[in-house]
Amino acid sequence: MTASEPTKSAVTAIAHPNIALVKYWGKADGERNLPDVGSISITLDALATRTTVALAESGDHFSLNESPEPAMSARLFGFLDHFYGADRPTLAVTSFNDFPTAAGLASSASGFAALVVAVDALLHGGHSTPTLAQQAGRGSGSAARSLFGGFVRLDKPTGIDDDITVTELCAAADFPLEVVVAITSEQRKTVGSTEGMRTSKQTSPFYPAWIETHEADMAAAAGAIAQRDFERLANISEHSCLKMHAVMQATRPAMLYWNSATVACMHAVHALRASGTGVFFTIDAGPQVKAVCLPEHASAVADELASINGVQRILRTGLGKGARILSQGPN
Ligand code: 2P0
Repeated sequence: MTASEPTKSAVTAIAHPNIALVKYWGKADGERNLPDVGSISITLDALATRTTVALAESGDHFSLNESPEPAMSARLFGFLDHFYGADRPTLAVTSFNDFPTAAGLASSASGFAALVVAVDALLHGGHSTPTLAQQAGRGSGSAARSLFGGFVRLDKPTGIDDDITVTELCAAADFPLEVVVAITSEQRKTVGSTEGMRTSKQTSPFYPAWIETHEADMAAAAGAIAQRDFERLANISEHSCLKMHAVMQATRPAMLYWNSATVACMHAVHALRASGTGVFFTIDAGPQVKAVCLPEHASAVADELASINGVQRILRTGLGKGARILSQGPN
């Protein structure tokens, strides 16, 4: 079937953001959006993007949370032109995020993951999940990981003509964890990841060390997950996070995503761990702190982080499933 022979007139898909434990920062190929490093993530279940794609008669249209978002619209339809050709049917894409957009909560990951699943079902159907993950990765590197649930490994391309490989390491139920997200700012970030990765590669003196040491971090984290070893996973995840932020902070111009509440949360997590609580932190390109916890300790962690000055609210989530169809049929 070709893009001009759609099978359904509307499809709704859901995808969840993911957070990386071994971080992705840096591109080998900006044009194809291929990463310089692999990554290992967990998919969350309580936060979601829900996207409906419908055939449209009056040109392409995109809205996010009922607002038009022209910059995102151009990126999204350019992405669809690349995969389906400029002669694809015109589409109405209606997306809702139930969490803050572009604030270090991986909204582009769940956004592109939901989009590829919905559009694939509407226009073609039948691509495998690993193939849809590669497709989503062209839209946003981290989106490739949201096609799968639980613990997800993304390997960088091995050869010049190769693509990423994305696999599920372990289902959510096989190593249950909870994540407490401390929201310290609801504002959109000032430097986007794509631009930040480009300048880090060009100017950060730590970038070569980041690349050199990354495979060892991947292996250590994969080993910890295979053995369900929370303590080892805590140590390697915080190491990868802090190393990435060191690369960012040594970039010119510097990227300092943390605010004072971010730093206070990091210290609180360390104090909790020192007193025997199963928790570690990770932080992405934004000021939110994600505290990854053993489920039995999540309530204590949430209470502690909620009490910190500057923490505006707390989100709690378990680990969830990969992107999937919610409904399909005539409009
Ligand atoms: C990650 N981040 O591994 C890292 C950690 C942010 C910090 O993947 O340029 O929005 O669209 O491929 O996927 C965010 O980067 O970047 C990201 P692009 P993306 O989760």
